[in-house]
Amino acid sequence: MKILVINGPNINMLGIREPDIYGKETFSDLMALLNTVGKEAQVEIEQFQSNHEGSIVDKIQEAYGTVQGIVINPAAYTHTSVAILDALKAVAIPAVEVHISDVSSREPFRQISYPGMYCEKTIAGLGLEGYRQAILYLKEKYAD
Ligand code: CA2
Repeated sequence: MKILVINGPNINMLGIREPDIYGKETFSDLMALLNTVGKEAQVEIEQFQSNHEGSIVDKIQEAYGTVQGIVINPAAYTHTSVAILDALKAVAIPAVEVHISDVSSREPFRQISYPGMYCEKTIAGLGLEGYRQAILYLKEKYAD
């Protein structure tokens, strides 16, 4: 099984500031975690991070027919991007939304998630552990 993990804008800056909200772990810690979980769960993980909405849409479209699950943290595009929502709907690949912070207890503008309207599950507030749970969820539900 192949799972595509997509991270949106500024996730590559993790650990640099706002550790009270996003924790002290860095983007490279996240890459290491994905590598470990992939090996443990015996799933192929492809990771993609972009600060550009259109690049994320392109990547979702390219996943069509080649990827069996998507884990996505759209970051700030969570709260604005109908384009990412439409791309997820277009490819119809099972998807789980992850947020490092507990968005439900933050500012009002973070209370809406457009990509989350497609995702079958949202995991928020667990830090990087959320990515592990999302991968294991997709593996248990969709691996042959
Ligand atoms: O909690 C999450 O995972 C978020 O998707 C993170 C986004 C935020 O816009 C969403 O509302 C919730 C922010 C990504 C990282 O932003 C940084 C801010 C300061 C320092 C480093 C990264």
